[in-house]
Amino acid sequence: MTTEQLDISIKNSKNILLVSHINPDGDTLGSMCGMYHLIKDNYKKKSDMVIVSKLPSVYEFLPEINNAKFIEDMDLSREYDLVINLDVASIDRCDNAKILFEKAKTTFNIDHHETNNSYAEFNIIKPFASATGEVLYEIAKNLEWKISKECSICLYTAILTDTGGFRFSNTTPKTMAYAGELLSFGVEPSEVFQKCYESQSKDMVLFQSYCVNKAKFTDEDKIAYTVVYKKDLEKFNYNGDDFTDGLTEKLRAIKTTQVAFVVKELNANTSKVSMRSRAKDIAKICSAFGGGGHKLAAGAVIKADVETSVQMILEELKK
Ligand SMILES: [Mn+2]
Repeated sequence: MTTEQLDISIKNSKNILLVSHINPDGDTLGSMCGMYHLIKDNYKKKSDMVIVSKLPSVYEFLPEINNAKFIEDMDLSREYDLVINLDVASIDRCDNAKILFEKAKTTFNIDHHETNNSYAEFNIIKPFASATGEVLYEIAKNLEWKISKECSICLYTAILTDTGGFRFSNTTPKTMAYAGELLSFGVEPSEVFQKCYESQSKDMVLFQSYCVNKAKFTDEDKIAYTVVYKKDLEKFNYNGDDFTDGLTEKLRAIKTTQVAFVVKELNANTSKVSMRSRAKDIAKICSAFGGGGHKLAAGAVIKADVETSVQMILEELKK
């Protein structure tokens, strides 16, 4: 079985690299650090970890994340014995770490995205798992790995954030059971919650209030949207963190909203849309612009300025 193969591969490897995805979230980072602890505590081996874009400052609390390297500081000519991708739905989601992945002697792909096309030599993909952290915890159970307090913090963070704090429809009885078991290894749920959800900067909160304040509503308030210009971000001392994280959900949280979206200016003729829905399949809407995602949470990059993008999206929603 693939799980046993993972045990064998770790035993047989001297150099191990753990890879997270572009624009990292709590699941990919928590799973990567969780795997780092699992390998360190059970095999007495230190792995390398790689981050391929900016690390959101909220996740700086993850134990040992400071040992991770940014892709630009990695030696891309290096040949690893084993590379493990965590929460990386497709191989182009890990930027230049792809080069290290392709050179490795053995590759693993641990994930929960339905769209993952099993691009590694060994693939452990569970589309019904809420998070890659849940998949990894199940692997650890099956292999009877020791779980340290540090590891439990990482895996709990992965599950907590990918379920939106156990609120999204991907939360299953298994998700809750596993999260409960993780508490017995020492993770303090209130501490992790505060780190993930109550650690926003003052600038970010004021910026989001500003964006909500100028939101527009159409179709009897069923559609709610707002736009984000680069100059707005600068006004609020933008520091490179994802200032729009959670903004679309704020608009969907209004009782009358059926579809909410945020259009962000990337440059003069490129915009990025993030869309959330209560029932309507918006993965379809976003795929009309070359994007995609889940039924109720999707996005796309549109080759047009912000105003034109808004009009195009409203037209598409009318269809
Ligand atoms: Mn995930």
